[in-house]
Amino acid sequence: MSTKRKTALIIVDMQYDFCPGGALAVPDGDAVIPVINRLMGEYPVVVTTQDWHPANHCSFVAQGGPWPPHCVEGTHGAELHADLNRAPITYQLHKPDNPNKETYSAFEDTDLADQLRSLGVTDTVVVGLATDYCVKHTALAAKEAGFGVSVAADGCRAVNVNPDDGKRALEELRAKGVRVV
Ligand code: VGL
Ligand code: ZN
Repeated sequence: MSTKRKTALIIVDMQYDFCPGGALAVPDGDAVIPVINRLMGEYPVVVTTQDWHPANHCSFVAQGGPWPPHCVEGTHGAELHADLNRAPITYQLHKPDNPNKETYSAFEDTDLADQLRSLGVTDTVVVGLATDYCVKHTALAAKEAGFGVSVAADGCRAVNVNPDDGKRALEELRAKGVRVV
């Protein structure tokens, strides 16, 4: 068995709907794009994830959920932001579009862990949107799946429904063994 480490960059939900002007805009969300574009060149495996909801998703207000409609599959808002470099992307994942389930983690009900293992990945660096939801849950799930996990804080931004949610998410990640760098 080789002990060689291999790190994947996981870019979470860099979609128009989470950027300023989008349906669920994360303050300053697009400011991370140049940071992520720089990081992309440093990793042999680069994964992008996309929130990918049917129009009647349970997380939307009309269905009793907390969020305005966002990242509806096939719409402009669900597309990756055009300023994000495409060339280094190894694997582009859409999260499951089950109308009745919220999946903040890119590992839930997907084959991401198997895909990474089959590429020889041992470690992950997680960046993107939003720190307090999909970044947090994806990083915790990567840890749970046995990967080493770092979160690059300057490559993430938070929704901050409550003002300190992003800060508290990073504290929770640290407490659970994720390196925040
Ligand atoms: C997200 C809220 C709802 C995220 C997705 O990508 O962090 N947040 N859906
Ligand atoms: Zn969503």
